[in-house]
Amino acid sequence: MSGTEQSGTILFHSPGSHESWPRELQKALPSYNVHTSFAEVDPDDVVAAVVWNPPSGMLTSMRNLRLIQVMGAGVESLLSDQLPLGVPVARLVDPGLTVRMSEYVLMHCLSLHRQVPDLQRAQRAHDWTYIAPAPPSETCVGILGVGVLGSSCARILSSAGFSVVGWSRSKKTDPGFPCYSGRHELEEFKRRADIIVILLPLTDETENLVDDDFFAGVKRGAALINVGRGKHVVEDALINALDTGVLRHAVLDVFRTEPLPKYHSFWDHPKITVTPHNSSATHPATALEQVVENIKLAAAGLPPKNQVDLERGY
Ligand code: NDP
Ligand code: OXD
Repeated sequence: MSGTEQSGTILFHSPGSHESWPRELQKALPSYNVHTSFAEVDPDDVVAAVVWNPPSGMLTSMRNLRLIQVMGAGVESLLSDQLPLGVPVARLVDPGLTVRMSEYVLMHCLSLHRQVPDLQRAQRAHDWTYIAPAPPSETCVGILGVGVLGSSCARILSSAGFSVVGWSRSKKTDPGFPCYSGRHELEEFKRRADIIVILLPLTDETENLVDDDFFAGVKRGAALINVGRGKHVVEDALINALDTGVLRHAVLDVFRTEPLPKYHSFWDHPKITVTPHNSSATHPATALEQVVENIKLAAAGLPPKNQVDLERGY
């Protein structure tokens, strides 16, 4: 198979989601054959795998693979499997997903800032509890992870009047808000944040980051929004923080096990809001173009856009 051939098989594997994608991909790339069933393709014909949670070992059997395109922003489940050596992995950076995520974070920050969970509790008790409205500038939103999604959230929160701080792995030059980096600056970040938003990738360094030690340095009465991954948070530590008043409320969109099991204690906890990993989603209208472009780049032997750094893990 030559390096610039715009043909071959594209395997699209994302069971139960992204239903319209194979059709859209086929329309955009008519010289390729888009397949959705691994069982029906010759692995040696597959030049691009467009995947979300592929079965273990599937990708290593494809000897002519030039691109692994993940159908999402987070790639941890792919990286936990064995991958074919030298094949670039790209993740999605979808402007539509970014906007939806920013809306979700803004909506819950406003709700927490205006103490909507307390007002709802008061209503259920028929209590006329007056909570004075305060300006958003009095609430500091701390964003763990100021990459594509975190920095978009920072912008929209700042325009809504919130004060914002961030935390990242590398030092940011001039992000437009105070931004801390590295473990040594995490304590200062926690001292400032009234609402903590998790928008980190899941890596060895970030798994279980939010544990008892983390909560020990959090402002008393802070709130948490987790839109990163469930494994960022140690569940017992979260429940303890809520039950002892360290946290006043948690909004959780992601969980260690998804769907969240029917009898999980999070469902009925009075200080937890559960959403079904629907804070945002990828859509062909805003994400197809970069997948098509990446397949063309791969055929030309060029690196894809939004390539994942396999060493770093995101
Ligand atoms: P990016 O890669 O653009 O940003 C990741 C950010 O996390 C960067 O600022 C990075 O720092 C920071 N980071 C990574 N490791 C560390 C660390 N060890 N210590 C401190 N900071 C760290 O990712 P996105 O913004 O696109 O996405 C973030 C995550 O959001 C995804 O990985 C996914 O898990 C989750 N997600 C959830 C969705 C949902 O529906 N709930 C939808 C989409 C994504 P630096 O800037 O220095 O590299
Ligand atoms: C994710 C996504 O990474 O939906 O959760 O993109």
